[in-house]
Amino acid sequence: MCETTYTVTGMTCGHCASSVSEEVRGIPGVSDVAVDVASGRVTVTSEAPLNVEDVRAAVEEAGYALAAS
Ligand SMILES: [Cu+2]
Repeated sequence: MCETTYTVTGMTCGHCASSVSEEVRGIPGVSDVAVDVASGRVTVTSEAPLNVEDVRAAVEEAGYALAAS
């Protein structure tokens, strides 16, 4: 299991969090997603390391942006 934390910009409420969570959960291999709206931190648990571009695409699909890290 891998756990990776990303920073997502633009989330303001629980609805934002669930949109991001739903899209990121759609990435193959992802088993859990935890979103902290206040900090913008999104912690993703997956079977194998994820391609950051897949995560970026999912976050953008939800209407938000991945902060540069
Ligand atoms: Cu919102």
